[in-house]
Amino acid sequence: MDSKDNGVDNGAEQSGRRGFLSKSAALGLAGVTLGLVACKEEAGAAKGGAAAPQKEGASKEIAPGQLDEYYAFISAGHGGEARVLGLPSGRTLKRIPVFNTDCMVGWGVTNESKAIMGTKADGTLKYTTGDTHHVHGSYKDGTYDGRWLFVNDKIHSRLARIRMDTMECDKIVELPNVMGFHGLFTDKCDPVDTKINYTTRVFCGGEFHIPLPNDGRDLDDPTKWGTLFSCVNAETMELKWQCRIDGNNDLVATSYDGKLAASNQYNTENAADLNGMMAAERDACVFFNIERIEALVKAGKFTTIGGSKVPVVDGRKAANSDPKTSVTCYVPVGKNPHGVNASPDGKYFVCSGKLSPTATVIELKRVMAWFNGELKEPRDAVVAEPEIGLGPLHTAFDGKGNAYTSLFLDSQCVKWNVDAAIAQFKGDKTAKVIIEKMDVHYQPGHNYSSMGETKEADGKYLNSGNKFSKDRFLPVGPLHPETEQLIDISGGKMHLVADHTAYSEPHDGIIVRRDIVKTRQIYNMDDFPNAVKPENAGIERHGNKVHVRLMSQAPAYSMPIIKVKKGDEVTLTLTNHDKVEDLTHGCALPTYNINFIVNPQETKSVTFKADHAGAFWLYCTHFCHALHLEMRSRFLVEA
Ligand SMILES: [Cu+2]
Repeated sequence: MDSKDNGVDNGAEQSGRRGFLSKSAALGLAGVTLGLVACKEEAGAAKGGAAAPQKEGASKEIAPGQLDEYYAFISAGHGGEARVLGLPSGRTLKRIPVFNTDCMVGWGVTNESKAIMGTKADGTLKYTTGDTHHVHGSYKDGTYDGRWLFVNDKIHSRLARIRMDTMECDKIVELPNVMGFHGLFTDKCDPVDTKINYTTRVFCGGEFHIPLPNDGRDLDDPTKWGTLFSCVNAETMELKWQCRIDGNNDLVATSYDGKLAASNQYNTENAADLNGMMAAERDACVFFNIERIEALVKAGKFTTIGGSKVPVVDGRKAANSDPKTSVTCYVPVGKNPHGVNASPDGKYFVCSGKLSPTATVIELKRVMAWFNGELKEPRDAVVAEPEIGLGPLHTAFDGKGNAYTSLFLDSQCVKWNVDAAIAQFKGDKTAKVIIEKMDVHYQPGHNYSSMGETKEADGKYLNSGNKFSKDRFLPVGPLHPETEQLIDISGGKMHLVADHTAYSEPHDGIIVRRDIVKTRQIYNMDDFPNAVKPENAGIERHGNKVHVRLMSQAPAYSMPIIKVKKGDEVTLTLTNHDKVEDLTHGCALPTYNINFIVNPQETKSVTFKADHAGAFWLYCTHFCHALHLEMRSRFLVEA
């Protein structure tokens, strides 16, 4: 475990105490971090020119008109959306509104999007903010099947599903009795029925502990608060079960055989303040035995919390002392870990220390052995713990046995070999664990590699999501863009392909081979039960409820004049009858706050009160035709 054995001359690494940062060093970390940011800024100014993209290497530039090799699906942080990029170009292909409102497509404006987002009794949106961190795809046979993406909302503890054929959100569910839903991961197989070798569950980690139920009780005693790990049915998007644990859930990973899910824990102390959360020298990665949890649920051995009907199984240590019946296994890992990632060979999970300069490699076979009573202690499931650098966070894989971990404090990406780390842990002093360290700009958070979270990890590209860009781009005021750095990992040495800007603030993402993604360009009109067709188009009135059924076909709407009365409740349904690819129309109604688009053969609707009289031009917002500007109808509200 001597860092000199790594064959890397890294002063910062060797200055740390062997194993873990001392408590006093850890307590001062906030200051240390800020200090490093400041001093890296100076170093970065000098490096800025030197670190220009290199010409050698296997990566190809994407010329105008050429298509990218990969899609990247990334989160947007507190922007609340998901984004689609092409890689290696880094071109933004789409922004998918999820928990945010978006007036380009009318997300949060149309009745259909509001029904997905959730409304209050008065019809207004329940939430208009979101905080997306993780995007993960659905699997079949250990790789992406191109069906769904799932994304979390940390603020309001919601899980959203995005259809990959249309790249639009189709379902959102709020997790009961959870606050700070952070990590998520899809399962890859059923734990019992191996014929179900595709995603049917999504696991969601609850980060913040809260009173259970959170209804005003125990406000002054956080020791009574708890955290839940949730399982959602991927098809119906309904909660299947929850598991109460000690400590918190940070990020989530799943095994390829469907038997295990795990979450790293930076607060095993169950503390409610910063010092308390950093008190223990070791924290944990908590493993969930999915088959056992679901057997307990089936047998009725669960409780419920407050008004929620979701079965809650007890995964706390006190209730799980016998490995042979336990539903959880708490494996000790480096201090205040962030990140748990599954190796593409299906053998290991890696947790990084954050306050420890180490990565902990846990062998899944040994975790199962503990559950079967064949391994003495959960800590015996740890098969390696190499020192890799300061502030290790997330680990990506190349499918060739190498791991790439982001080092937040060192502003580096470290490439290390998993087998060598295991050999070193067993006592092999000649094992060369660290292969290369590369500066990234600056302070990396998540990294992710091409197909790296599948059995088809291809070792071509690594994206380093850097939290600070500083001098890398033209300044745009106080808030800088983030830097997403694309690194070619296909050769022996890593090399920087490009700096891509990112509007604040992406976290995690996945890189998916383009042949996996099959999108549709034109909707089927019959998929929309409220589609407007010539036979039902026009105005229908019931008392003061008016339904305006409108069609669009470039360059006109089906009605040149739409007349309603002040005080009417108007529902406007619009179907786009154009069948030409990419021939989208918009629908904007001035002073009524209506703005949305309809794609070819799509139907959307809005409902609003016509509360002020006058003449309003309902016009097309989305360029559609040489006579696009002429595409407008008179919306008349009689006094
Ligand atoms: Cu138009």
